[in-house]
Amino acid sequence: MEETFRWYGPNDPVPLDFVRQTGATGVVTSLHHIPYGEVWSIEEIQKRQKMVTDAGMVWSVVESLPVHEEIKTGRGRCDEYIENYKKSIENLAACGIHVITYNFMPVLDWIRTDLHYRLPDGSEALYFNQAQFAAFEVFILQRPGAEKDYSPAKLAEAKAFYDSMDSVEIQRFTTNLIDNFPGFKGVTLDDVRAMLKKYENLTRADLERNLKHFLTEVCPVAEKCGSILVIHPDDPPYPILGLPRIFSTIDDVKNLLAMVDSPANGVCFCAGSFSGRSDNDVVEIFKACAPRVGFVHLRSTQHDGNGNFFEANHLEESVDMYRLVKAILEEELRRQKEGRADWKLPFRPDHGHTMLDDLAKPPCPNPGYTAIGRLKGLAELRGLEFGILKSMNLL
Ligand code: DNO
Repeated sequence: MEETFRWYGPNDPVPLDFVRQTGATGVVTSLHHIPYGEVWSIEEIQKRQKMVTDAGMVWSVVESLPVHEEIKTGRGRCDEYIENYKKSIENLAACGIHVITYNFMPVLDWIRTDLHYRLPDGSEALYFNQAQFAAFEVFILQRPGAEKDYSPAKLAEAKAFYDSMDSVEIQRFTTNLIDNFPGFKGVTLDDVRAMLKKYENLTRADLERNLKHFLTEVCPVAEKCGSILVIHPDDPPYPILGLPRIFSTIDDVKNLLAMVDSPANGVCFCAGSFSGRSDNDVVEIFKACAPRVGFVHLRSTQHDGNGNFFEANHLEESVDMYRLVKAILEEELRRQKEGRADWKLPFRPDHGHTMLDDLAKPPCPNPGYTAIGRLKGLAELRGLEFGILKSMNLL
């Protein structure tokens, strides 16, 4: 596997020189300063690429080339944005960058209700609590009909949580929930309401049709460029905010692969996101799409049996990391036998706990992406990979 580390660009508090010390050889980054929907020019791509190569690494994966909301809704300037997307794929390929991550989650990308969930050892994890999320959408966002999505017991829990906060805490809670997305900063409640409005009456079948239209258009371009587009799973992996989500389960994975039969129609296998549902067997899902996986995020979650979860240590809890890494290495071997002998699948440690010296720093603007927790995750994952390769007589 190729070790990579996510870097948010020149404003990332973790500098590239530190990224290099983690042992990563590849960098995963994005041009967050370019508004969603616009073309990434060769010049802008090369500027970023030079920063990475000057630091002794390569820009291996784009995460993400954002899909404009109007492509997801199939409304407004959808076709224009798709044309721009094609151009960006070509420009990236001209610079030698061929793995492009995207997601098709309506309105909000990943969601957590607490970015500083304290673990018994004093470190902090990202946490999703259903009652807290209900408090957000029922009492703060006041989404019409939101209360119908919850049981009376959950609503009572949500109300108690809401009542326990003063106005400053409500503000902090809300910002942490909706304003976390690089390239899309300063999101307010009214922005979320306006975005939700754009999805009014959009069904699961509509969203699927829009994804199919997008892929039908862009995959041939990516294929010609020798590139792969990899879709990130929904996080958490079920419908939220009264909106459909279509990449959460093994059936969704099979559905995606059947939608457009192209080697460019790929998957960003985010183990942690899939593990957000207790009925998902993460290793089985990997096996269902292995030949089309172009990028891997390794992470795990710990559930409490009530629909709530926090992000666990990388090798523990819901994801059987040993079986998963073994399956990834077997897939890599299969591909090496078919083609280039040195072919490697890029992976990165996904998120990490805020721990040690990072606890004393100002909160990381990119939740989950402090240096030390991810370094710990990467070190553990590399150790696991090393052990498996040795046991397979491959080292
Ligand atoms: C969060 C990430 C996601 C991911 C996008 C890909 O930490 O996994 O924000 O980058 O969904 O488009």
